[in-house]
Amino acid sequence: MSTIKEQLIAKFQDRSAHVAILGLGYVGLPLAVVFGEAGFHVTGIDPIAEKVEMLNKGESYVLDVPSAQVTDLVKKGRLNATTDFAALREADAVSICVPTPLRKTGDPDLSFVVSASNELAKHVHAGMVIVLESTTYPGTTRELILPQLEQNSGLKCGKDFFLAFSPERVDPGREDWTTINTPKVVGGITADCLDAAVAWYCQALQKVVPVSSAEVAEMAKLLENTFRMINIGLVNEMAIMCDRLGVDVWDVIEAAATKPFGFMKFTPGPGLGGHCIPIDPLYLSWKLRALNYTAKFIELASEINTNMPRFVVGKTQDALNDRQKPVNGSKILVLGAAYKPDIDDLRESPALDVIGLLMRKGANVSYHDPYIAQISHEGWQMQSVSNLEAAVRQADCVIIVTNHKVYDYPAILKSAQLIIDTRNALGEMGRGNPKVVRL
Ligand code: SAJ
Repeated sequence: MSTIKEQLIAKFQDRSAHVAILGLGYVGLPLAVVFGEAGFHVTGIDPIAEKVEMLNKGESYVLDVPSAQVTDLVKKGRLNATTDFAALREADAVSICVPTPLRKTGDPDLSFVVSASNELAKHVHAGMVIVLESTTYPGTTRELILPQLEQNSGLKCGKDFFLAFSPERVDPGREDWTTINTPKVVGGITADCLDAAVAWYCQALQKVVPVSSAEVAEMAKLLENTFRMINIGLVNEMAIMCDRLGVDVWDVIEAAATKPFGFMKFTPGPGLGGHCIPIDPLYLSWKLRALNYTAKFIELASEINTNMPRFVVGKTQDALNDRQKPVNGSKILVLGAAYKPDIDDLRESPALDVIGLLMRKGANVSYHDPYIAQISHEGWQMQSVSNLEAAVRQADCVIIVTNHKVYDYPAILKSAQLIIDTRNALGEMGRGNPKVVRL
């Protein structure tokens, strides 16, 4: 007689398993489509009715998912969406892809995970596998999700249902590494949990990497993004030190990057934006503080990265001062507001801090971003300037904060009176140019 786990795995192999994806954002929707295209019947569950309506009409609202893919799956009856969590009752496999932001206090906000887990606990049944994908502190799956599911159902994890963690590695807009071909780490609460989760994921994903526990999988994700945040902090501090030394940090980095081994190039900038890198490491440091340990590298890197907007405004103030212009009353144009080039995402963007600091110093600040028509942040609103050439020409200072590819940098250099280039966007054009200040 086959066990519950064997019966479940058989359902994955013959595609009779019903898949549910909880949370249909930039992680959940691509995952839903990948499982649908692998032959599963997928129900997407999201509390936002507009998303559900769009998906059921075959429309996508996520950059990486063409509407044609959604339309095709909806027409085939392989994808539907609902706001009703009771749909979980029919699911054999559930992936939780909900946000894990920070609160205003800087502490983790697990409210989305708790809410999803509460709903799931009402509908968990024997023969179900649940995988948490949301980035979180090590121990969340075992300490927070597991008790809720067992207590509410009376079922036993690892016997009746199976629970695992698998970190999302979605990089929106990326075409080389996508949901289907990016290696996927999976760690289970028990060995049978791991088997069930791996048996599910490997039906649709090209490379599934089993690891020894859910905590290893949770911590691997945090290492990945903490590694990045700390190295960006290091290179930002290199920029500050080179500034004090009067050495060009961009030349230093290019020189170091010629080392074919044992070095990885990062570049300085006006700060650390995005919804992953500035945030994920703080989930780790928060957890360790509860264990009476201070994650020194994370806290120091966070301090340095958070200070970069102030460093940029200081460079701007000095450059204007050299031209007998106070920041107060000067026309300053911020070029590029998104948190990184060629995208429309403003989350945690250092441009927001640079603009706020300049306004507080009395500057007459405007911005341009081809992907972001307007900004509303901490009580101020601003529209992207419509006539870029005129704005550049009329500005006392232009600060290149985000180096979108679409900008005509030679034309900007020609029209501008003064440029603070925080991204080395001007490259050789900016070197030694009296109207260009590089980080
Ligand atoms: N940044 C620098 N210097 C660098 C690299 C980045 O200042 O050398 C800044 C960016 O301008 C941005 C912030 O750091 O403000 C984050 O940039 P990012 O390149 O890390 O972009 P993200 O936030 O989209 O990071 C995502 C991550 N992907 C996932 O978490 C699944 C990250 O692990 C990827 O390495 C990164 O995309 C990527 O490589 O594009």
